[in-house]
Amino acid sequence: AKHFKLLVVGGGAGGLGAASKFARKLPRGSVGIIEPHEDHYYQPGFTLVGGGLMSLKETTRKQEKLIPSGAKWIRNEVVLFTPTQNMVTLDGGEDISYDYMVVAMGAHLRFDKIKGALEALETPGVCSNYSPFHVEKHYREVMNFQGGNAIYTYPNGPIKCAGAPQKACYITDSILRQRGVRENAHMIYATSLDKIFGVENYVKPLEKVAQEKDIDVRTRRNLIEIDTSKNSATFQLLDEDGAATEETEKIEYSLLHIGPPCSAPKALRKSPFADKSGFMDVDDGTLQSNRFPNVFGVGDCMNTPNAKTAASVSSHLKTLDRNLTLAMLGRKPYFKYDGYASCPLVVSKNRVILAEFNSNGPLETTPLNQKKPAYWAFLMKKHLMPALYWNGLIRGYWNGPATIRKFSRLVDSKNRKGIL
Ligand code: FAD
Ligand code: UQ1
Repeated sequence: AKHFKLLVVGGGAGGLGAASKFARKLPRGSVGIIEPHEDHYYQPGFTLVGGGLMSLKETTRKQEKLIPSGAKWIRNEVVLFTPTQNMVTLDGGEDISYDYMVVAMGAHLRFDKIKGALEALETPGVCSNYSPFHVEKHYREVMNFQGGNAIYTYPNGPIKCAGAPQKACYITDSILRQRGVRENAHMIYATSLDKIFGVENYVKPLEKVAQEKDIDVRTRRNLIEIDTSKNSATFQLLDEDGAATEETEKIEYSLLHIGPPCSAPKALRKSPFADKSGFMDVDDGTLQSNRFPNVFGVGDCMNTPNAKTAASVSSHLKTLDRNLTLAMLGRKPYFKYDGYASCPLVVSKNRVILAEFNSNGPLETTPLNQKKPAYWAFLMKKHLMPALYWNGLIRGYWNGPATIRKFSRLVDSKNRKGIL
């Protein structure tokens, strides 16, 4: 059987970043990276693709070109984890063993959890920026939209980039206004949450955006079924604690954008690494597996309380770099992830609210007013972030904005009122 000093599972944002860092530190051939797909996507670009502001091609690169030199790409998927033997099994039956492992399998889109959704995605009007196969369709639908209900949904449970469904909704509003058909549209943002966004600091600014755009925000609604024969979307109403009730609401759609529920990938869900939710059980500071100390997690597949974003991955990688190195030296990992996550909320074709936060509240990088929709933040989203991702994050050079944040605090250290 093949053996690697470090085995990385997943070649997405986190897996490539981790493999890049350690391929530079360890002798050639020490790092193996398991990833089944030939194409790698810059997923944070998908909201722009769905709004006609970026091409799908710009968000897609061949995995082959991204695997760091010195690391070995195993083009397959893990179907079974056997951590008691430091081993994984690939589809087809091959076993691979390791001294250390980084699990970076991301979160899986679960359109299958909404009755009829998979079929509906192949019919007119139904689309999702979350999937590379249906993101261009969203833009086409918006460009052909003539009138009726345009519904944007947010699931009951974990989702990567929790702001993406409302970004899609806001960009669509801008396009429909530009096309002169906005008055024929009734735009609905239907969310399972009890408010527009999970981080209190940005709730008021986003409510204002939705109100100015005349978007009908309906809370505690969970999309459970799509009937394409009637163009009908069924929502389960949730009670104030978020629990399901018997009541449902049916809404007819002309356009339906699905924010899919997300879960841990199957092999992880049924592994000894998973907690009850199916996500990887790690120490939310050190990112070390709570059960197998030679295994660490990175990115969306973990059960850490941070929002699932590429921005979080940058900070995970900083922690991993130090802690996995300590573990390899036989020492106890002590460096702690700060919980950082960010969600650049695109509110129109040229404005962004740059939300940055952890579970305690805002954790912003700049001394500017990030609650206010801004053009500078849009430029960062469109131009800086992709460059930072391709040249920094996945190559293991971008460790997140914590250092920049410290310098910003020198500018306005006390009240951080913002100067713009
Ligand atoms: P991924 O990058 O998804 O990679 C996981 C990899 O694991 C995949 O390549 C997959 O093929 C592989 N894998 C899965 N199962 C197996 C297996 N069994 N064996 C081997 N490999 C496996 N983040 C931001 O910071 N800002 C944004 O504006 C933003 N917008 C977003 C908009 C959308 C529409 C979406 C979908 C995401 C957005 N994100 C954003 C989130 C960001 O893309 C993810 O948080 C980030 O990609 C997570 O990295 P990851 O490595 O954990 O997972
Ligand atoms: C970030 O680091 C990142 O990954 C490269 C993103 O995903 C594309 C982001 O959206 C954001 C906001 C960050 C954070 C970086 C800065 C400079 C605020």
